[in-house]
Amino acid sequence: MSDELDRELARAADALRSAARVCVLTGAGISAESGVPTFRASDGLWEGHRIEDVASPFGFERDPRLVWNFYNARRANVRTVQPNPGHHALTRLEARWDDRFAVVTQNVDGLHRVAGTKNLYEIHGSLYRTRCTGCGEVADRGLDALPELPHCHCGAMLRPDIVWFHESLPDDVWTAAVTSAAKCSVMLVVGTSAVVHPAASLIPLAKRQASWDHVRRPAIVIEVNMTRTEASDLADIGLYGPSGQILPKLVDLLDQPA
Ligand code: BV8
Ligand code: ZN
Repeated sequence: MSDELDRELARAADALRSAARVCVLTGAGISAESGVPTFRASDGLWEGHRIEDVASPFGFERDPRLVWNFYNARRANVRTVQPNPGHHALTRLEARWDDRFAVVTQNVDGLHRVAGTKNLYEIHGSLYRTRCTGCGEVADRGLDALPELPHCHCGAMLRPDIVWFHESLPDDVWTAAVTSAAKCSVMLVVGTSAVVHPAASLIPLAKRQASWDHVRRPAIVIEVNMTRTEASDLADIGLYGPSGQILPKLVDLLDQPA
């Protein structure tokens, strides 16, 4: 790795060594090395679709078959992938802080859960789950292929249990994510373009309002990404390169004596 990156990695390890609580915000980039396509790599189109058509309640109302085609294809993709060293590095980090550590993910691929992360908030839902448009029942269906237009035992159509654009995030999960961001002393921001809200608002929240040991002290923000993003100006430390290589290196540094 470059000297500059090595220097920044040493600074990041120092910041983590003295961290009382750690919050990690992840986006599609942490799953890229597992083979899960990111959102904005495809110039605003998502697997050839307009986001409005496949990830909004209006799109689902207009053409549920198209939306289920899209989600069944993503479920089939995720069925073939595994967590990468970046996901596993976060479980090693969690072991150091235990319940003073949380991962807030925008991803719906479930890879943090498969990697073993315990304190996990999936703020945009999960590809594994469906929700009934009639009785509201939420069910974990694994990643097995679902029918083109799956229906509930009550007769109503199922939808993915995923937060689409124009939809609000689940209260309980979002409240837990906000609490984690507001209390952390270090926030790792990994693999997100920091464009989607309210997820991206967790970064300024950690930066400005974090309270630690009852002293209101801003969190140290460490960005891990391939490029600078909308959040880079808020980052105290920038680690630019593949998260699957950077995160394990960071954890190895923590394991070495300071
Ligand atoms: C809400 C589920 C209101 C779907 C997702 C105008 C009209 C309507 C709404 C809005 C509007 N303007 C703003 C909004 C709000 C809107 C929004 O933020 N829009 C954006 C686009 C401007 N937000 C919403 O609609 C939210 N709801 O506001 O509700 C409301 C309020 C009250 C009451 C009722 C309603 C809901 C947002 C949730 C949308 N659902 N996902 C699905 O996944 O199937 S968001 C979707 O984008 C994914 O979850 C994804 O995670 C997320 C963010 O994208 P990223 O994860 O950042 O991925 P991206 O590709 O962008 O970036 C990848 C990054 O990784 C890059 O930086 C890249 O450099 C980096 N990278 C790549 N490889 C690597 C890497 N880094 C490291 N290593 C690598 N190897
Ligand atoms: Zn039902």
